[in-house]
Amino acid sequence: MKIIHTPRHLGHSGHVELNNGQIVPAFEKPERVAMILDAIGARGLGPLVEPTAHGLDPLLAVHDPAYVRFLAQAWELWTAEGRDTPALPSFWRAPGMRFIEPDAIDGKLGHFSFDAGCCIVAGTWDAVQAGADAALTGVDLLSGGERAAFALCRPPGHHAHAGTMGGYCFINNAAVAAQGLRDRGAARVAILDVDYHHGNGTQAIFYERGDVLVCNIHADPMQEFPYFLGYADETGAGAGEGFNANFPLPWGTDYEGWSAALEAACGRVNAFAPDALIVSLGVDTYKHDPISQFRLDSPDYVGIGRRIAALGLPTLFVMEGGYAVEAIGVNVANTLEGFEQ
Ligand code: SP5
Ligand code: ZN
Repeated sequence: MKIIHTPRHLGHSGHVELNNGQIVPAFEKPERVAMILDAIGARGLGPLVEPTAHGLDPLLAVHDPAYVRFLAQAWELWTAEGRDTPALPSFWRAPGMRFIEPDAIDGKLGHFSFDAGCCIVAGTWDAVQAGADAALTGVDLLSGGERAAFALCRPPGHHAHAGTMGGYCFINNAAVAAQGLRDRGAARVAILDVDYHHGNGTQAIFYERGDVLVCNIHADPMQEFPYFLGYADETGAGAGEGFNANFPLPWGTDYEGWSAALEAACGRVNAFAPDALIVSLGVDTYKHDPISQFRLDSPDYVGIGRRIAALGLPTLFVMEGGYAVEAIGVNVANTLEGFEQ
C-alpha cells in the first residue's frame, strides 16, 4: 500500500512537554517517523508518496475558524513577545470563568488547549498542515479506488477537538479524512481508534452525527489520560446516538483482553456497513511504551492488521501515537503486513 510521507514533519522538533511535574523533551519526536520509515523500507512496504496540498478548507470542515487562525499565528505572536523558547500553555479556565479568546498569546494558548502536551515551535504549523495533507492524500487514493493507504502523519491528531489542542495533537487528521471521504461521496465512514489513549477529539467532533461511527479501544480514563472523556456510557447524542462506542480497558491489559475488545469493535463496524474505514493507528499499546501501561507484544500487531483487513473495507491508516522508538517501526510495519497478508 502507498505510504504518504513528507520530511516537513521535521519542523516540529526541539519541543517539550510537562510530565510528572517536570518539563522534559517531548516523547512525540521526529525519530518516531525515521524508525517507521526504516522498518517500512526493510520490509519492502510502500511505495512512499508525497502528500499533495489541499489548503485549509478541509481543516475548517471539522475545526473552528478561530482555532485554525490561532494555530497559524501562534508562533509569530509568541516570538513577538521577545521569546525564542518553545511555546507551552500553562493557564486554563475553570468552570465559571469566561469562554473568551484573549488578545495575549498566553491567554490564547490556554483558551485553545486542554493540557501542556502541545508545544509550538517555529515549524509546528507547517508540519501540522503537512500531516493533514497526508491524510487528505490518503482520501484521494481511496476515492481513486485504492484498497488501502497509510498516512504517516506527525504530529498525531486524535486528541484534537474542533477548537482545542492537546495530547500532542493539533489538527485531527482522522476527522479531517473522515469528513473528506464524506465530501467525496461516502455515505457512511467508520473510525476505529486503536491508540492506547482514548481519541477524545475524534469522539467529540462526531458525537452528534450518525454518518460517522467512532469506535475507541483504549486505557480506562479513570486511570489514564485524557481522564475526562472515553467512558463506556458515552454512546453518542442526538442524531449520533448509538454511533459512538468506547471500549475502556484496565492498565496491564494484554493481547488476549485487547483482541476481545477489537472483536467487539469490529462487530460494531460491520453492523454499521460503512463505505470506508479510517484506522487511528497508535502503537503505544506496546508493552515497553514509556508512557503507557498495556502489554501488547510486537507479533500481536500482525494479528491486529489481519483482523482489520478481514472487515473487507477500503481502509486508510492514519498514524497516531507510539513512543517506544526502538520498536515503533516494527510494530507499525507488522500491522501493515498483517493487513496485506
Ligand atoms: C497521540 C497520543 O498518543 N498522545 C498521548 C498524550 C499523552 N499525554 C499524557 C501522558 C501522561 C502519561 N503519564 C506518564 C507517567 C509516566 N511515568
Ligand atoms: Zn496514544
